[in-house]
Amino acid sequence: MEISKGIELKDTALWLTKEKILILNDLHLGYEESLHRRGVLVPKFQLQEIFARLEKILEQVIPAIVIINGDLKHEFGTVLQQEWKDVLSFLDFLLKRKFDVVIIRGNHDPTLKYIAEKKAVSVVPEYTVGDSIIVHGDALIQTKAKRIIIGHEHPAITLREGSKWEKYKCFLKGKWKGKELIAVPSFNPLLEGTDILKEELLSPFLTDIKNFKVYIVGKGEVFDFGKVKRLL
Ligand SMILES: [Mn+2]
Repeated sequence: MEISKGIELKDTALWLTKEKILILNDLHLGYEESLHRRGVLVPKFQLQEIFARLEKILEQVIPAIVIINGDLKHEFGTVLQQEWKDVLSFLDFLLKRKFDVVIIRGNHDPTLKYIAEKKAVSVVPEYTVGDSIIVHGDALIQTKAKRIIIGHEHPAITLREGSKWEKYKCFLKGKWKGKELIAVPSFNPLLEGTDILKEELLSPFLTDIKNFKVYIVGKGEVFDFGKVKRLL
């Protein structure tokens, strides 16, 4: 689905058609190990599922550049063993397909540069392409760009299906200081995200989202749900 000129949703990734850039957000690799350490046992399927979803996207589009827009790994400060392994296999997955890979720094990434250096992948604070600037979104920025693309928030929405409630990831599109703002959900299947209707939002870009549009990612499909205020 196209949500802005030349900008399409592919599963929970964003696709810039002209520039052939695929944007992935908040993979939080190593999240499983961090849960295990806290005594929460989840099966280890995170990375395989991420690869499977990526492969499906890559059947439809061939990126020139893959941008990882922050929080590639989960743990603050330290590099857990699984994170190290997962980050390297994830980067290998992209690099062996000959995509250029750019990592934008997130708030969970202070030690990422040691891992990225191993694969000669650069870690940058933001990335500008055409009218858009891509930045993690944990802090406000000054920019002349007409469009800001962020992650960090992991936006999601809880919907009722018959007798049960289910959380779906969603994209948000609205205005911030006269610019178009697009928030991209987490690409990690284990991280459902923040319910934008019920929970407090994290990103300073998302202080007033009543007029933002919501695009829900269902199983293999994206649905335009109209404005946030209509859903409240
Ligand atoms: Mn973040």
